[in-house]
Amino acid sequence: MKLINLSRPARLSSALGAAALLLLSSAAFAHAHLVSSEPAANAEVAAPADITIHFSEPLEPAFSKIALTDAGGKPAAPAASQVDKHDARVMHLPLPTLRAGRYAVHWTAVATDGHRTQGDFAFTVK
Ligand SMILES: [Cu+2]
Repeated sequence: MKLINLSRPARLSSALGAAALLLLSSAAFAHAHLVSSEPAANAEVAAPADITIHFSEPLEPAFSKIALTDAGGKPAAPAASQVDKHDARVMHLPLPTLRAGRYAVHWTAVATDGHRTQGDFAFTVK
């Protein structure tokens, strides 16, 4: 009878072990995903001084970038984006004074494992 009682914790711990393995392997192959941004996607804001994007993993500065285009698809920020010196999971794009309108943010993030992710989101300047 005690053997039967023992089988449940054993099964539970092997399930936990499998979950831990999954966590480990996903960390080993972690891609940098967007966690949050300022301005946030689809936000309507006063002209921001810069765009800041927080990622789930540290970025390779040489290959990661943010670009901004206006409603006509033209580049709207001449400065280069930069990975934050104090937190490699954060990237900034300094902005000129933006006129009212809708803008599209295009980001490319290369994680330290070399994997590349990219995405777009829009925001509106009031
Ligand atoms: Cu990866």
